[in-house]
Amino acid sequence: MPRPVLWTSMRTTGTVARLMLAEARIDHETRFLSLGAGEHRKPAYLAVNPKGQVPALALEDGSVLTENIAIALHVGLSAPDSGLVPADPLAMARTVEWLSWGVCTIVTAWQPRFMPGRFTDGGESAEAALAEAATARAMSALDIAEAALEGRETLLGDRPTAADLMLFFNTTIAARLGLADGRWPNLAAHRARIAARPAVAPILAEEGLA
Ligand SMILES: N[C@@H](CCC(=O)N[C@@H](CS)C(=O)NCC(=O)O)C(=O)O
Repeated sequence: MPRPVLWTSMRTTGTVARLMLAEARIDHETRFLSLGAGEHRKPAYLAVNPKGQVPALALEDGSVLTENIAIALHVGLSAPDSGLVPADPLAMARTVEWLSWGVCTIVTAWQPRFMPGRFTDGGESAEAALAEAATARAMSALDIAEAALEGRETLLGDRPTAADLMLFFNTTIAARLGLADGRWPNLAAHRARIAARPAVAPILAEEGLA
C-alpha cells in the first residue's frame, strides 16, 4: 500500500501537519509546494486539492484529506499512543476547541497581516490598517493562551496534544513577526519546550524556524 503523502509548504500551517505526522511517527512522504511561485494554483495540485491550499494529506487509499483540524484528528486518532488527540470525549473536544481557536481565530488573523491586498482593494493605507487590526486580533487571542498556560506545561493534560502543536505554530509566527517581546512568558517557555522535542527540532531546522 502506498505511504500517505503530505502536501505542504514551508512555514505555513502545513508545518503543523508535518509536526503531527512526525510526533505520531507515521511513515509518509512530504511534498513541498512554493506558494510564492503559485504552485498551489496549478492544475497538478488543484487535482489533489481543488481548494488550492496546503496542507493536504493523501491517504493510503488515495483519498485526500484537507483542513488542518481534520488532518490533526485523523493523524492523532491513527496513533492513539501518541496522545496527540486524547480518546476521552471531553479531552478530545477540548483539543478540538483549542485547534479551532488556533486556526479559525489566530491563523485567520495572520492572513490579512501577510496578504492584506487579498482582503481590501482600498490601497496601501487600507491594507496597513487591516494588517494592524488583524495583528491586534491575533495578539489578544494569544493573551488567552498565555493565561491558560499559567502554572502548566501544556494546554491539556500532562503531555502535548495537537492543540499544543497548533499553538506552537502561532507563537512561532508571532515571534518571527517580532510581536512577542516579553509579552508572553508562558508562551515563550511552551514554545521552547515544543521546539526541543526530538520529532520537532529537525523539522524546524529544515524550515528555517529554529
Ligand atoms: N482552512 C484551511 C486553511 C489553510 C490555509 O490557509 N493554507 C494557506 C497556507 S497557511 C494556503 O494554502 N494559502 C494559499 C492560498 O490560500 O492561496 C486549513 O485549516 O487547512
